[in-house]
Amino acid sequence: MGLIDAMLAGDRRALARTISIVEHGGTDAQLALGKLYRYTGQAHVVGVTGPPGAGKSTLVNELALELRRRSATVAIIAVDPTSPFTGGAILGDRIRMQPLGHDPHIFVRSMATRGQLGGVARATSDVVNVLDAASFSTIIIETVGAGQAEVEIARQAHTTVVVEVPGQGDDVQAIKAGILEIADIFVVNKADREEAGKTQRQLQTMLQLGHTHDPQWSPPILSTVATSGKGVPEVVDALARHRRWLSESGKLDTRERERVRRELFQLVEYLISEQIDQRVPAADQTALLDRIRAHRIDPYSAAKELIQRALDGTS
Ligand SMILES: Nc1nc2c(ncn2[C@@H]2O[C@H](COP(=O)(O)OP(=O)(O)O)[C@@H](O)[C@H]2O)c(=O)[nH]1
Ligand SMILES: [Mg+2]
Repeated sequence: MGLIDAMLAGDRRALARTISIVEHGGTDAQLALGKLYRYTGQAHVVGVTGPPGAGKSTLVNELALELRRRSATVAIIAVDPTSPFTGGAILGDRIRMQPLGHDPHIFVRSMATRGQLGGVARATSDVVNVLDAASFSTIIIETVGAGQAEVEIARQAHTTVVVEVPGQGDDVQAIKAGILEIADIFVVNKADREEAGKTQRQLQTMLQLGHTHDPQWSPPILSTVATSGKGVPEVVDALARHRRWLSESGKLDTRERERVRRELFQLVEYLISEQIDQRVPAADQTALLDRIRAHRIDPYSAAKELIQRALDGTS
C-alpha cells in the first residue's frame, strides 16, 4: 500500500509523514497533494487567532475536548511559535495539554514558523488539505493575530474565532492587528477577570460602528474561562451555527470560490517564478536586475522579458 493510501486508511504514521513531505514542498509535495485532493472538502476549518497570552492554546485544547464529546474528530495546527503544543510554554500548561495526545481521534501538529511568512501560509493550506483528506471533521488552526501573514492564514478558515482578553488597556487589541473584520465569532477569554464585561461592551460598540460584517451574520460575542472550560460548549455551538449558516446561505460556496481563486493565482505566480529560476541562469537574472538599477529597462518590460525567456526555454 502506498503512503497516501495508508494515510487515507487512517494510519497515523503515514499521516505524519505525508504532512512532512507537504511541508517540505517541491515535486514530492505536489504529487502527494495531487493524489489526495479529491478526498478533501469535508472538514470544517476553524481559525483561532488573537494576541499572545490570550489563552488561545488553552481554549483550543478545551474546544477539541468538547468537540470529541460530540463525536467530532479534531486536528489542530499550531502556527503560534509560543504554543504549548510546540513546547514553548511553562510546565503546567504542557501537563494540561497532555490528555489530547492519548485520543486517537485528535491529531496535533505544529508548523515551523521559520522562513518566509507567506510560505507558512501556503504550507498551512497544504497541511489543511492533508488533514481534510485524512477525514478529520474539524481542523483548528491557531495563529497569533499579529500581522498580515496571520490574517492570510485566518482567511483559509471557514469560521474565524478572534480571542480577546480583558484589561489590555483602552484599545481592544484586534483593532491594531486589523483582524476585527475577519472575526465570525468573538471570544472574551479570562472572563474570571474583572473588566471582562467592559471588554465585551467595547467589542459590541465597535461592531455596531464598524458595519464591516455580513448583514446576515452578526458575530456573537461570547465569554469563556478556558482554564476551567466555562463557556466552551457555547463556543462549539456557535461554531456549528456559523457553519450551518455558511452552507444554507450559499456563503460557503462564495467564500470557497474566492479562496480557491486566490490560491490558484498565488500558485501560478509561484510556479512561474520557479520556472524562471530553473530556465534563466542566475547570472542573466542578475544582469537584468543591473539593467533595471541602471534605469536602462523598466521593471514591467524586464518582467515580460523574464517570462518570455522561461516560456521559450532559451537560456
Ligand atoms: N485566569 C485565566 N487564565 C487563563 C485563561 N485561559 C488561559 N489562561 C492562562 O493564560 C496563559 C496563556 O495561555 P495560552 O493558552 O498559552 O495563550 P495563547 O498565547 O493565546 O495561546 C496561561 O498561563 C493560561 O493558563 C482563563 O480563562 N483565565
Ligand atoms: Mg498559543
